[in-house]
Amino acid sequence: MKVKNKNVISIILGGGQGSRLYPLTATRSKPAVPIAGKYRLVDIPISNCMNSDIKRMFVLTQFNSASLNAHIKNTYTFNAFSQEFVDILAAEQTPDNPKWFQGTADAVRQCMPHFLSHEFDYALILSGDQLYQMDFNEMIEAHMKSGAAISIATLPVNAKDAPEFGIMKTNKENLITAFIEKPNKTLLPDWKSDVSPEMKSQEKHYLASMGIYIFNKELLVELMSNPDTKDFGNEIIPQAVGKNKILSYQYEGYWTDIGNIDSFFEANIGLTEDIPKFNLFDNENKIYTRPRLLPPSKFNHSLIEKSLISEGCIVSAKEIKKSVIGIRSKIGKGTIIQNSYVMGNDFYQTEEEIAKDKNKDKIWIGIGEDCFINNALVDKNVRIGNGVYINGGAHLEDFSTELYAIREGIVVIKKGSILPDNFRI
Ligand code: ADQ
Ligand code: ADP
Repeated sequence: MKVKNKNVISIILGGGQGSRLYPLTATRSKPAVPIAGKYRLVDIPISNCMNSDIKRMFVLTQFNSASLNAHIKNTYTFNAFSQEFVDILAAEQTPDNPKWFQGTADAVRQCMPHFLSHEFDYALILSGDQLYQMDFNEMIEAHMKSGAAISIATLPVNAKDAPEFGIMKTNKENLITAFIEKPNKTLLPDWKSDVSPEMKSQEKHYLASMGIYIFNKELLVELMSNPDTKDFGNEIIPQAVGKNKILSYQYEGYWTDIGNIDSFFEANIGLTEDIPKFNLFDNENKIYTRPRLLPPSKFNHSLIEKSLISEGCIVSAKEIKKSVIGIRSKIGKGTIIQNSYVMGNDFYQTEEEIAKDKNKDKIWIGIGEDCFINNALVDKNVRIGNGVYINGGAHLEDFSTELYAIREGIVVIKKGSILPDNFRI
């Protein structure tokens, strides 16, 4: 059985209100959050689809932003005569309006008319906030071969992580016999599965849902006709178990959730490891993003260790260690940056603008001289003066001001903030 692009549409759940990624989502929709210095969150599921030759994609998002539109429009342009597209479907109402997406299934339900105007047999439903590389065709082929009505991608997790996921039990044919969404720790003993010896040795006894689903079209249409079910994990999947054939498709590669500040930060800094678990340097599985035609990065006199530096940067820093530096970053001399993700800037200031700023005692866009930045996430277009000291870590409590927020010890400098000379956090 061969999968044809024509059989499959993909539906990317781009995000609810994005409150777990606040303040990165204060002014932009979650799929537009910049990741790894030059990409955006939505590039990950879209690239997985492109690499699996699934080229009809819908991105469902709670609100639309200029940056998301510009990014999709300028990146994913297909041949006008092909049937390939990436469409953004945004909830058009306000938070108080009941039409605002009430959950993942509700988001899919509200967009059903858009999906049904296309020909498809299977809908591949994906989360927008996960970092992984997966060939969906293998999953679709397994789904077709099993004759299941739904397939869920799964991976074994340990007892510490299990309460954050949908956990299931399967029979010998890998069909799901029971499912519980985010079980309380006390219930876990009842939900152990017979996993491979390798997984057992890592104490990963629980089969978790990765939130990646394949639905046969007819069943999806039927399930979406009930307006009372709002969520896949809480309602649709648990209610479908027992009534439908549901396949557990076991995945063993690298996969991580990047839905909150802590995991988002770890996933970015993880890219600086000797051999990162997520491979950006791959001839086959490319991560697509907007081509920006930026100049090469320029270094004046810096020591760079285990860091990713994106295009178009001007770096005079003294030292950059274990950090990800985003596009168009400008970093002054004497500055030390470690264990941090600096997202970069949307544009360059001209020499005249910088001179004008200086006249008005205004700080230029970028990071100034003699700063120290550790355990921080610096959003785009910030103006950091000279001698600024930011030292994130477990000693800091959660806290939020107009300029920055602290989440689990990570200092997040908000987009466009101006930190005056010698500012200390
Ligand atoms: P969660 O990730 O906690 O669990 P949820 O918050 O519903 O589930 O998010 C799933 C995806 O949908 C995320 O990408 C999120 O941003 C997006 N999303 C949420 N609300 C949305 C809305 N209203 N409109 C558009 N997109 C929205 C789920 C499953 C678990 C499974 C984990 C794996 O419920 O069973 O184990 O994913 O991460
Ligand atoms: P993000 O979601 O990353 O915060 P935005 O919604 O702010 O992004 O949009 C970024 C886009 O805005 C970029 O394409 C950039 O070209 C443009 N942009 C923003 N500010 C300026 C500016 N002052 N001058 C020129 N271009 C700008």
